Parts: sequence; C-alpha cells; structure tokens
Amino acid sequence: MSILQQLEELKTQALCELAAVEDNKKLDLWRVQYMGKKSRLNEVLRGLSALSIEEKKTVGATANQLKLELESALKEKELSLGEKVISAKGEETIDITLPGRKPPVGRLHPISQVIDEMCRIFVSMGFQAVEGPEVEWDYYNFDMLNIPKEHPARDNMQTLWVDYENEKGERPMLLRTHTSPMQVRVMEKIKPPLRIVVPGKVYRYEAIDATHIPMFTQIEGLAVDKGITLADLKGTLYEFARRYFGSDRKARFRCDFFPFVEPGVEMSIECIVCKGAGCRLCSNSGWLEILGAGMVHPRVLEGVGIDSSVYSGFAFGMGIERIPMLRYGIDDIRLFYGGDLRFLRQF
Ligand code: FA5
Repeated sequence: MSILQQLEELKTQALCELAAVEDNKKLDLWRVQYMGKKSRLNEVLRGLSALSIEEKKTVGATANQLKLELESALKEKELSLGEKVISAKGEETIDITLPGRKPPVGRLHPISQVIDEMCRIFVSMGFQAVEGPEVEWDYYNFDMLNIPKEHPARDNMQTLWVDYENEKGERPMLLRTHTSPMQVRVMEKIKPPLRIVVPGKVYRYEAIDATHIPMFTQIEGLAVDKGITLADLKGTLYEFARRYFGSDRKARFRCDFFPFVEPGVEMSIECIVCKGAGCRLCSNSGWLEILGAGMVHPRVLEGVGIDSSVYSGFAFGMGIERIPMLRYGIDDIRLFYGGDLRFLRQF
C-alpha cells in the first residue's frame, strides 16, 4: 500500500474512532494514538526527508492537510465534551456553571433597513406606505403612464418580458421596470387627496457596473391634491435629504424628461467619496443621481378619472441602493447582493 493510501486509511479510522469517543478520558487516548509523538502520522511526517522531491511534495501536503483536519475535528470534539466533567464517583455530569453558547443571530439586510428608515421619514410627513406586484402588466408599466407601444421612452427601460407576444398581442406581462405603475394602481382605487410611498424591487436588462445592477429597489412617491405645485415636490425631497444625509450635504435639481410627468426633474446628491471632485462612484461628475420626479402629467390623471383642472400632483422614483452608498461612502452597488458577510455585518 502506498503512503498516500495509508494516510487515507488512517484518516477514515481516526475520524470513525473520534466519532465514537464519549468522554474526556477516551479523548486523551485518541489524541495520543493519532496525534502524539509516536503516532503513525508523526512517523510519516518525520520520514519525509528520506523521500524524493516529488514524493515529498505530494506526501507532505497530504500529511499536513490530514494533521489540520484531525486538529479541527479534535477541537470540535473537545467543545462538545466541554460541558461534561467527571464527578468524585467517576460519573460524567454536566457543568452547569459554564456560560452558554451564543446561537448565531441574523439581521435585516441593509436595503431592508434603509427601506424601513425611508418609510419612517415619509410617513412622518403624512405619506402612507403601500406595496405592489413585481410581475406587472405592460398596461400599467407603460400604457397608463403615457408611454404608448411605439414610444421611444420604452427603449430606455430595458425590459425583461414574461410574456412578450401572447396570441392576440394583448396585455403582455413583464417584470416591472420601475415602481411608477403603482401610481396608476393606487389612483384607480383611492381618490385624492392622497399621499403614498411604494418601496419594492424592479428589474432591467442592463449592463452591470459600480452603480447599475439588473435587480434593484426603488421607492415611488405620489401626492395628489388641489393646489399641489413643484415647490411642494422640492420641499418634500429637500426635507428628505436633510433628514437622511444631514443639513450640510448638497442636493441639486435639474430638468429631465419622463413621459408621465410635466415638467420633469432629476435630483442628485453631492458624492460623498470625492466630495464633488469626481471619482469612479460619480463617473467623475461630483454628483450621483438618486431620483427622477415631476408633476404628474394631466393625461395620467385623466386616465384614472381624476379631473386635472381641479387636482394636481407630484411624483418621484428614487433608487434605494444609491441612498446608503451616498451616506456611507460605498463605492460599488454590487456589494449589497454579493452575500459577503464581512460587508453585510457592518449594518
Ligand atoms: C424611473 O424609474 C422613473 N420611474 C422615476 C420617476 C418616478 C420619474 C416618478 C418621475 C416621476 P429612472 O430610470 O431614472 O426613472 O430611475 C430612477 C432611479 O433609479 C435613478 O435615479 C437611479 O437612482 C436608480 N436606478 C436606475 N437604474 C438603476 C440600476 N440599473 N441600478 C441601480 N439603480 C438604478
């Protein structure tokens, strides 16, 4: 039998015997037999110098690996027997004075924590939090938002279709590309005055980089009442930025286009990593766009039967991942979904 085969056999035998050990006395015997000076493993390790260079490489690595495996199995066994002590009568008892072992405790994912915090801020401003479906009709995702079939704005939202062309070419289904379809679903059911926020996942067939991923989360905001103006929109979002980022962080609005608002704007926050100087996170612009917004388009209001000559409203859609990135200086969005506990445990 080759030395490697002998080591393999030794491993099986040692681990089987260790599994059967029930008390510390037997564990000591096991330790001497398999890990002591005169053990077979030690013999092999001592004899390495007599082997050829090639053999030394393979036998040495296998023997060292086996040593590590036996040490860790021994440690585990010691822990599991740790609470057992031998009484004066030679019987095994449990030492109840030992501290208990802490069970591993999970926590909410950082994005869930941010959603909670954001909802709390908006609820304190009079908004109500609601949720909607992630698999959506083309009708709500586009048509009712003033984006008809041939509208070029559909191209900006790289859509993942669930059912692109059904037999009659009607009501195709998709993974929602934004949370805005909930504007329509809510207004169909609730008549103004209304103020809601809608957090949830959205999906886009998009190239991945430090600020873009194909599944991300958004929070939609919608307020409809008599006399709502762009000043209300700006006031609400400045107040959100002040409460979440602190009063010394700069925020800016610029014009933007979305078919379901008029006028449309985007809001950006000064980059925390470079303080506006330009870096990878902000594509060297010094700013990171966090949301699109605007005054609800009269066609959207009329589509759900709300008289746009009486009521007006504002809406916004914020990318949630970018919010903690800007607060904590996280320079890659992929970290949220990489499953690396060293990152996740920091929240
Ligand atoms: C929209 O999705 C509009 N529905 C927003 C809106 C709502 C406008 C209401 C007007 C009224 P946009 O495609 O720009 O807009 O996305 C909004 C935000 O989502 C962006 O500002 C950004 O913060 C975030 N975002 C967009 N794409 C990605 C992506 N691939 N990965 C991570 N975040 C993204």
